[in-house]
Amino acid sequence: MTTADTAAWLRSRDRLCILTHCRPDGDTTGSAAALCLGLRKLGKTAHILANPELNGKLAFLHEGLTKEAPEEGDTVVAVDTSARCRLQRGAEALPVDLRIDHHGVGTPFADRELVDASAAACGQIIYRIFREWGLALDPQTGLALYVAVSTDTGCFRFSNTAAESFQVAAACVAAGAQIYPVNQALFDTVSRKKLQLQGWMAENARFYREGRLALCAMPKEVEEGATEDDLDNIAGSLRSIEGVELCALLREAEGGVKLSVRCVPGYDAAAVCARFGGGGHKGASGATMDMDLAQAAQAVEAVLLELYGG
Ligand SMILES: [Mn+2]
Repeated sequence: MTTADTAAWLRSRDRLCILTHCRPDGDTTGSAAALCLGLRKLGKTAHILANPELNGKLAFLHEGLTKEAPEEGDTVVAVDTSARCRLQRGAEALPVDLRIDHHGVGTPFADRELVDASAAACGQIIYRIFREWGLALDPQTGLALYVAVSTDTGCFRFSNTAAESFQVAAACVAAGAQIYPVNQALFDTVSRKKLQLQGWMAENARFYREGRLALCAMPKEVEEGATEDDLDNIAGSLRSIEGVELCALLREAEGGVKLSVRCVPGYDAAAVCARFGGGGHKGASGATMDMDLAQAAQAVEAVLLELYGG
């Protein structure tokens, strides 16, 4: 479907229920909130299906917008969800009428699909729908869309950041969105535990090729006391060390060792992970390795030096 088709079709519906994805991030959370608020402005009965995994820092975006279960006759819309198995927990089997998404590697699962892989965030697509509706942003919808776009672009730093990302953000600020508190909370705050993990990685990582490549094997006990939030994109912290162009982080997980590879353009993280039966994107990939931590570190080191040892 085109954006115009989707906007018109949504206008023709009366009762809508919006789904987010599992382990919800700022994009799915903010996109759902903005879409729900927009539909309500059009006079619709719209809710977001409550997602118990919602990040505490983002939960305020869904206040007053959720319901606990879909109702008979609801039009069900999934946002920012690449595949049925990625739907929020408990909703994996629901029939979905419309999917709005921006993942390039998605698997269609809805009756209608509006997918644009060139959009840095699903929030950018939601903004286009607002434009089609002729609906102006207000401080609340603006903040929701700002959270969506800023999180998926790493606060406008990732390579996916486009002119449209800034255009949407500018419209959000112009509408009165108070972005400073969310910027502080999302991009300028680190928990003590995460900082400890980062320090441990900086001390214990091995570096190769004058520090361009980094490899870190993190034993389970180092992670003790860490929350999901603390561990979220912890591999990215290793990549952020000055000079590091590609990093591989190994963590002890159920069923083996979890490999996460992050890199700058010019490298291929997916190619590294493919050696161990994993995959993902060029810039960020993962695999699960069926060996102990020391063996896994040795195996990954060998592949890094083979592919990128210079
Ligand atoms: Mn997204």
